[in-house]
Amino acid sequence: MKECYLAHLVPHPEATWTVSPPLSLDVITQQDFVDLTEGLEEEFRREYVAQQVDADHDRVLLVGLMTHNKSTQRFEDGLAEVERLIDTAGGEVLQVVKQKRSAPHPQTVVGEGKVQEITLAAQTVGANLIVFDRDLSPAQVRNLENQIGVRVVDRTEVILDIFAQRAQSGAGKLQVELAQLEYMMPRLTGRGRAMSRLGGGIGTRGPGETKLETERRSIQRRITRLQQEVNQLQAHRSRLRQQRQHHEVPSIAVVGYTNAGKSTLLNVLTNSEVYAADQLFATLDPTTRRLMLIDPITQESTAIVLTDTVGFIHELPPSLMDAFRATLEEVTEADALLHVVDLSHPAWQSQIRSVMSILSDMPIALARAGCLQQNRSGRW
Ligand SMILES: Nc1nc2c(ncn2[C@@H]2O[C@H](COP(=O)(O)OP(=O)(O)OP(=O)(O)O)[C@@H](O)[C@H]2O)c(=O)[nH]1
Ligand SMILES: [Mg+2]
Repeated sequence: MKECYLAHLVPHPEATWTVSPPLSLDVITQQDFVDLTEGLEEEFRREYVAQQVDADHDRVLLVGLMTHNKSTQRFEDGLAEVERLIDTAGGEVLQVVKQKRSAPHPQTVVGEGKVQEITLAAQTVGANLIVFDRDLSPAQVRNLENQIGVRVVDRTEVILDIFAQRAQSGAGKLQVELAQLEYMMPRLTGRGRAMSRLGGGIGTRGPGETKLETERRSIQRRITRLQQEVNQLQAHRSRLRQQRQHHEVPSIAVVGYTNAGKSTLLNVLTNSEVYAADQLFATLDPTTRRLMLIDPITQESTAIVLTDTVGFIHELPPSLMDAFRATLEEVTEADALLHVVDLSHPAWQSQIRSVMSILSDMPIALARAGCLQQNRSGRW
């Protein structure tokens, strides 16, 4: 052997590792490796702490898994959407790691070599959070966290985090807390320590970590209480709707993918100032506004009410669907639905499919969706 090379990771985002110039065996044998390793580890630690101090946002490594049943386009669109979700939640995606597999690995989602690659990449870029572009089982999260040493969250957790940040009204907060607790309940074991160790950030806002560490049973009691409160909310909204029906005012619910332009449309039509912004899930609470329609021929005016509500997303997390049932009932109970589509979005067709699929999961909505088409060809 004539020459050797010394290679190691470096704690700088610009370069991942360095490889030394060719060294002779003599030089290599004189190298104090313990000293070198300790020096590097110290540097990594310093860099990591510095990043933690100046960053009030999560430094995210995003992992995308492309399986057989997904086209490249669907996969890339989905990944771009998760990136947007992370951004909305206040995180910064530093690097994206992708893998193609026929099916997710049962224990770790991605293969063994990929887990190592993720671990290395996370250390190199100083990521404090790994986000997967899909949902993970509690065991998968545990295995991945143990192997990578960094907190791991799935897509649902990012969405729940956005909801937690957006919730303004009492009803919104109530429903978000219920969704979060229902999601976290099966994930409580073994997760509490990782949570308290790593502090705030995506997936930890909302009910708060002390609550997460309390006994399962007390959380179950809280879930039961919240369920009752959501039931009351549902009953309250139902009474309001009945009053409207009593006055025979037809209601139209504005539905569509998140960020499609629902609130903007409501604002324009009814001259209102509902919060509308280029953000995912800008609207959580339903808003109802009256609209007067004038028949162009007879000049007769008809009053209707338009309801703007929470937007949909591909694979809307089931815990959110359940917790937001009082809100979503505004949709299922409306006389007609107005589906807003953002045609400028590259994935608008799949967004339509996602919305229709969510609507078809809502018991009464299927009949109403038919109603929409009727209305399109009719006067509306
Ligand atoms: N160019 C253009 N932008 C629009 C139009 N309608 C809405 N927008 C913009 O699209 C963004 C999203 O609009 P919102 O009305 O908040 O969308 P939303 O469907 O209520 O979204 P969420 O409540 O977040 O689910 C905003 O920045 C709007 O200004 C439109 O017709 N043309
Ligand atoms: Mg809106």
